[in-house]
Amino acid sequence: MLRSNVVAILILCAQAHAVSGANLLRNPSFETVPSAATGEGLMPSDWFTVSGTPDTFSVGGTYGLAPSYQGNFTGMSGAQGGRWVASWSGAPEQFAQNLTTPLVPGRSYVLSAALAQSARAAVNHPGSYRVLLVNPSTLQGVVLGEFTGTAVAGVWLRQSIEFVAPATASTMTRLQFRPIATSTSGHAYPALDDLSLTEPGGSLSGNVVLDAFLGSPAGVPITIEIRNPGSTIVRETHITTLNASGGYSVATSLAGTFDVAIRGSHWLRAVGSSRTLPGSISSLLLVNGDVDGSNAVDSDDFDLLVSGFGGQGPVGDLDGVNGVDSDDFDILVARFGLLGDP
Ligand SMILES: [Ca+2]
Ligand SMILES: [Ca+2]
Ligand SMILES: [Ca+2]
Repeated sequence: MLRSNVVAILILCAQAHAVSGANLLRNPSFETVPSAATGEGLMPSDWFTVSGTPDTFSVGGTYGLAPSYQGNFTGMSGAQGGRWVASWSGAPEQFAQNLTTPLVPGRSYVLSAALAQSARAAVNHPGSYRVLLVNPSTLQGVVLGEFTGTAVAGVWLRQSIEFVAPATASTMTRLQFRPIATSTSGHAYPALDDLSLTEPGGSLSGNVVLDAFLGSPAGVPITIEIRNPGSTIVRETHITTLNASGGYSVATSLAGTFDVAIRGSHWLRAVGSSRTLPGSISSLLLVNGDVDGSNAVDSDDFDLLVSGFGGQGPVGDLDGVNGVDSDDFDILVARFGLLGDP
């Protein structure tokens, strides 16, 4: 993993892995075109030129260039459909799309694509695209990552970039593609097709141990906060219920290292530090006795329990059985003065 102070980037050179969630790009495979115009420097619908003259190729030459133009992609079809784009690293010829909705700062995304190398001798060299997120007003941007790139002429290679949207993502709505040569052998003209920009759509699962609870955990509500590591800054909040074995599972769009904070109605908060998401995390113990949910076991809890004493709860029924009785009182006394994690 490469890390910068702006974004954490993971470049995956494997086959594009399955991701869930809607594609956040419009016309992601370049199949929709605005006209029947032909020639150089044309872009598909929803895409525009930033610099130079990036090109669209169409099987049959129905828009932009035919695959055989200057021997670039003779005989090829798209990785998906019959159209793709290609741009020269020498200029560089850059193109972009303005996102319909800004990316959410701190959220993880996966950008996948297929790339292919041109067979034209002058540009039959390994190449790739550097992907930037750019503020359209200031033209300031950050690099989200680079695809691994092309290796051999005429073959589509699927690859993906995983990135965390930077803090400035709300104003950086332009997703920009800059062609680059990835070897010293010469300029490249990589073909690009079948883009997909999605949130990973993973889950957080695990279980909690409910201290001094004799009832069934099934249906007990818990609140899960996913926080920046070492801080109380909450990235996601999930309210869910436990299953009969104290387990839970919630969907998360986050990927990386986070703290997971869990609390229940009359249990103190417990924080699991530096857990890897998405995934299953180790068990957390939730300490009983916090009748009023203040995250401290103190005299206020004592007063509430006393006022409910002899009743059938639920307020003060700490062990989940037999209403509010001396067993609940004993649980509270044994934990008096304890504080939950912040
Ligand atoms: Ca296509
Ligand atoms: Ca309390
Ligand atoms: Ca009880």
